[in-house]
Amino acid sequence: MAQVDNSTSRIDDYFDLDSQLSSDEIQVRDAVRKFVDAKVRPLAGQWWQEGVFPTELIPQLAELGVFGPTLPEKYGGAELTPVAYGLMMQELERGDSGLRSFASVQSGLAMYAIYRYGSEAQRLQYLPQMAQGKIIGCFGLTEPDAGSDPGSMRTVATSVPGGVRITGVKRWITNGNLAQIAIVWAKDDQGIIRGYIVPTDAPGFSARHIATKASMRMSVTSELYLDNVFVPQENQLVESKGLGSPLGCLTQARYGIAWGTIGAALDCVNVAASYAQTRIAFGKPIAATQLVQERLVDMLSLTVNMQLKALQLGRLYQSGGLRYPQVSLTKRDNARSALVVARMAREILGGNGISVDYSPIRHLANLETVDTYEGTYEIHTLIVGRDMLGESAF
Ligand code: TGC
Ligand code: FAD
Repeated sequence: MAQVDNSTSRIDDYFDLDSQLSSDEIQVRDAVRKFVDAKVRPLAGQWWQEGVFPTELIPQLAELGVFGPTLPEKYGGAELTPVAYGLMMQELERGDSGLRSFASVQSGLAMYAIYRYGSEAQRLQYLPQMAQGKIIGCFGLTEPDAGSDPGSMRTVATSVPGGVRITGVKRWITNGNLAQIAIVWAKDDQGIIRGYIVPTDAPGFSARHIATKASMRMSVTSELYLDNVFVPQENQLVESKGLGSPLGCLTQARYGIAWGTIGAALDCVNVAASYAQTRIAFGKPIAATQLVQERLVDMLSLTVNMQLKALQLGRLYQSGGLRYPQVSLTKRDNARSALVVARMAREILGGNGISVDYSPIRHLANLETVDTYEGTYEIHTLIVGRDMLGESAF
């Protein structure tokens, strides 16, 4: 019988899932973890409080290969497995959900949109530079009056000689004020949703930073205004047609969230466990009380469930057998479980739990966004319900 081991690694891998990973997957995970430990964790609370994204990290993130790592090498990728990509997202979110969001949008939404729905010329023009972090992208689907139901969007792309003119407003757009290009989804003359690569310095395009967030404060979130913006024909994503195209991109980003949330949960369990082992109340560590142990074991159990589901999701993805409702179920459950874990961690820290000197309150506030964006808990419930029962209840 092995000895009881309460070290960080025991918490991180309670079910020995490392035995299911390849050495390459472990290597990329550990490289990102080392970077986040050294460069992000010490300053994350400060950046969050100040509401700034550390743009100086972008070249280092590119060097680590977190932008488009699963793409073919000719587009700047490393042809990593979906599980390796997921582990990268996990480690970024261990630092802060805003950091993972930055990478998710760049890879899963902006780069994937060009990779999947763009022409070969567009792929070669944009993807290698995006992998190097030299071009940052954002993804404009949501509008002030169309979030859960993006099919009701009002943004239009009207045909003109040589291209289209786009008019509309996109809201809650991650990286909006950082991006050089925006992937904008708009309805064409026939009312069909199509994607366009819009340079953010195009005349008529402007972005306004949303500064009132009490969540995701380390992430840049913007409102985009498009006032009759001319977009040439060569910037249309030629393979995009209908709502299924942006939704196909969302599947990629939701997959990353399913993994990223594990990082936030692991950080919370580790911080709460070590706090409980050193915080003395009634003459003994609070970790020696039954109620605190129960809470910590509940947190560990939820986290292990998240890990098991994400790993199987990754293997399904790799085998080509992944269906998008499976991604919905995992995004839904992992985001909600991470929220529960963060809340319990914050409670175990008592008064210190409400200070950003400790990470749980920051994760808790961030996870309120993670639970909402990329499809709310309710929307994913209805996606899975429809898949399970064959009845649409939207
Ligand atoms: P519906 O009939 O369901 O779908 C239309 C067509 O799309 C196909 N489809 C999908 N394809 C791939 N992946 C998916 N996840 C897909 N979901 C649907 C579907 O098969 C159909 O194809 P076809 O060929 O039959 O036409 O359309 P609906 O209008 O009923 O959709 C409803 C619903 C709820 C599924 C959808 O609109 C939805 O997912 N709503 C949530 C919106 C959302 O998640 N927005 C996210 C915006 S981006 C964001 O939040 C970025 S945060 C980034 C960060 O910082 O990390
Ligand atoms: P609504 O659609 O108005 O929903 C409000 C409530 O009603 C929710 O609880 C919802 O679950 C519920 N509801 C709606 N319909 C139903 C139904 N049929 N049955 C039951 N309940 C229902 N979008 C982008 O395009 N790009 C981005 O980069 C991006 N980044 C984001 C970053 C942040 C920080 C945030 C907060 C959001 C971001 N979003 C982005 C937008 C995000 O995807 C939307 O906020 C989300 O999809 C929900 O849309 P909504 O806010 O309009 O809520």
